[in-house]
Amino acid sequence: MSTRSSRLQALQQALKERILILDGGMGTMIQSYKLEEEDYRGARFADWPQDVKGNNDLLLLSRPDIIQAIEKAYLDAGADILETNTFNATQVSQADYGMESLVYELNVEGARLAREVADAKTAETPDRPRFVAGVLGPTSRTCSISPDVNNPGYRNVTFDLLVENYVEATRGLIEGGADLILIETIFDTLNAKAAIFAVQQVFEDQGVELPIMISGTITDASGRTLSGQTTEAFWNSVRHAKPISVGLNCALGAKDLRPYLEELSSKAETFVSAHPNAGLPNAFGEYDESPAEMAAVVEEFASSGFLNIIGGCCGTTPAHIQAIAEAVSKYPPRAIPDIPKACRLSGLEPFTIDRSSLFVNVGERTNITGSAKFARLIREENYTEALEVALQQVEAGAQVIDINMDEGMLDSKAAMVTFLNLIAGEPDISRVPIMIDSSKWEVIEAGLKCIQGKGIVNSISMKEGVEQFKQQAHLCKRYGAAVVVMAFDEAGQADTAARKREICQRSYDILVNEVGFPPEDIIFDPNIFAIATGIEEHNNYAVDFIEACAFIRDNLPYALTSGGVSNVSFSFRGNNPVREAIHSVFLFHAIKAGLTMGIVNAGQLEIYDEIPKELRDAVEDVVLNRSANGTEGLLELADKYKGDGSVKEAETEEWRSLPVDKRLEHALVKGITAFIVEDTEECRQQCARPIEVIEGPLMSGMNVVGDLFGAGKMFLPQVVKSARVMKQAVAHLIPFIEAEKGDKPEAKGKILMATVKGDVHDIGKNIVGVVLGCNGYDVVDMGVMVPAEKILQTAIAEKCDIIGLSGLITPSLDEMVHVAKEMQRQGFSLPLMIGGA
Ligand code: THG
Repeated sequence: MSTRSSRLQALQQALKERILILDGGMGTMIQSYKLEEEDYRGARFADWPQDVKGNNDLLLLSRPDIIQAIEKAYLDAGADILETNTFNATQVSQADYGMESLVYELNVEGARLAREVADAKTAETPDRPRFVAGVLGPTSRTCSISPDVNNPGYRNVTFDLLVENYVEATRGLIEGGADLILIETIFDTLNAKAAIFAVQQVFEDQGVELPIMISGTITDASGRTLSGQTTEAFWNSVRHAKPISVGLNCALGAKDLRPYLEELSSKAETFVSAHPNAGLPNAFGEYDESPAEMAAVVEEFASSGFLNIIGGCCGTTPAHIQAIAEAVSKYPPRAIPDIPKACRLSGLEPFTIDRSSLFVNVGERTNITGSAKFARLIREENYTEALEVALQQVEAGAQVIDINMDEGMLDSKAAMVTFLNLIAGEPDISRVPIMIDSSKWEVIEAGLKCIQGKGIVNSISMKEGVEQFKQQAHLCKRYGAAVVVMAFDEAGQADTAARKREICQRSYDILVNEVGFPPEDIIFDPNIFAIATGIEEHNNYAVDFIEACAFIRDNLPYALTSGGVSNVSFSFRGNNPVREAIHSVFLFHAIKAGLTMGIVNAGQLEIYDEIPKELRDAVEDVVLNRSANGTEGLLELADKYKGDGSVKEAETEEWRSLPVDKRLEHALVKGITAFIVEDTEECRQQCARPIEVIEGPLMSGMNVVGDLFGAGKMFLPQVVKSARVMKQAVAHLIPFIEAEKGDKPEAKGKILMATVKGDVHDIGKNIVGVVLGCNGYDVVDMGVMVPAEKILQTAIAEKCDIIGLSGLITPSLDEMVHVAKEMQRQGFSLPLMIGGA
């Protein structure tokens, strides 16, 4: 039998020579065996206190014969790589069945069974080894999306819990003999980042390193992951894993996957994989694209040079894999493109910075020590307005936002986590990358566990010694973040140009040569200190900073530079026009010396050429330290330019002058809650009946949202915000609707609504419930994760006229079918209504 390392050499070789074949769907194959509760239980779990039907991973223990038969069929069809049947073998997912204690064993067995089948096949054709990819699934929870539409900062799983889960699963997969680790069906990139973190931790602990495959899921026509990232943003978030391949799977059929696969294949400097579904599910949740149809689409991918690894996901069978294997066999594998080194960040969207970029604005206002207003909002826990500050920065042109919660009287870590979780629910803010700013490592680390994008840590340095510096840099790499490195060492903060040069050079060498940190992800901050303070030693601070930028540009390849620009003008606090002139002159010279980015009050930068000449000359004397009495000169002029010190007020927004129905539509589409109650009220007063506000402007607004979503112009996090606005509007109207009813007329009927077991999605259900309620139906809303028995019991007890089931269709349809079957078996005659995204 070949060893793992010789197999991995063979894998690398094979990937250069041909398109490798991954296996196909497991779940849909298992379904074809029509297994019942007893099959899932087997002898060992005959007395298990909960139902386990549907726990496909459990079949590894109760029906290993079936799993191996399916795997063997895939190898016979031409698969090179087998996936372990461990998609749900994590504690979070097994908790649904109370089977957390089996997780390790499931992973070991999943890998061991596949290993046996793969080795048997390899023995038949020893020149073509077969590989086992140990699967880590997404789990049933999302780390960056709230399951509660009314509480966007809430999470039902944490990064740390996911890391624990994935560590256990990875250890099991390695013990069972997996060759690779496949992190797949990623719909929330933060979950995937936790998986990467865990896998790398296990590798470090065990001194092994298996190749990692990563595969994301584009969930709908918006072309984004469920958590809202575009393909390239997703790739930027997971590149730090240095995976052997990155790809896309599930949710879409091959045809719809094409544009995203094309994008990935042009952006990724690693092998590319795809395992699409057999088309989109039909009305019965079945996949009916035939092997020939699917193979024809996939063949075109191969001929376009998109593919290194191809397989199938939901609905694909050995016949699909065989047809695909034959179709792609005529084509060479995709050649890995040359991708230039650059700092590739992301929020929901990608953001790339390199030496040729224009100056990058980092918004400074979301800083508790840098803004009295923001500090007050956070202290008062007024997060709604605090988010407005972040939004204002992005709208004013900030390409990254700096977030700082360092304050002695505050639980900075908790505030950082709360604020970042809230930002994750604001797509207009979270489209840009986040800079996590703190002098406390624990605050930075807590922040890193909340962002799905690739952000920037601000900052690390040699302040507490080289060891700690290396350790923190190493962790930043594992979390997948770029770093701001301050020119700071054990002896203190560098103030002269010579000290700045020396510390930056030394930090660079340690990071690049000892930690293996990518140089393009290093952003040096050679310290911007206040000038014109009246203290002579401070006069050259700006010049020293500018010189250090030039040194870094000329001597530290790929490294970038940044600084806190508003620091430089601290001595003119209270005189904003002069401060802005200082910033603008300072930046004019620093950018010429190579400064890449600055933390600035985005939107407040004065244009260099528009500064009155007299003021500009005085400022230049000070910034460039070219006159002995520059400070006095500027002080003399300062009063004249003081103005009222006020900065441009956020312009009264144009949409506020639209007619009220258009304002409601705008608020729904943009997810703005600020005026929704006042506008809803205005509209109500114009309508004969309060219900007309819902049926008229609110529903037509939601129709616009629906159309935009269908056209891929809005994506899920934005729709969630729209739903939140809708809820607030309806909540305002309900008391008026109730009052109008007086003594309630007979309801038109009673409708039970429930999100089925195994699913927590309820936005659609809630909206339908409201609309039904407003139309004179009694709605019995049972919430989410409701088991079939409870639904049916309640329908009887409450004498309901209709049962309505909700959930994300693809994963929940089986459970809906189960409810329907139970209704049939129990002789129900009520109509059943199903709905979902
Ligand atoms: N380097 C790095 N990070 C940093 C800094 C740096 N983070 C924080 C800071 N410096 C950059 N951010 C700010 C934010 C605001 C101000 C200065 C720097 C500022 N604020 C007004 C003041 O204090 O007068 C606040 C006025 C108000 O309350 O609105 O100047 O150097 N890596």
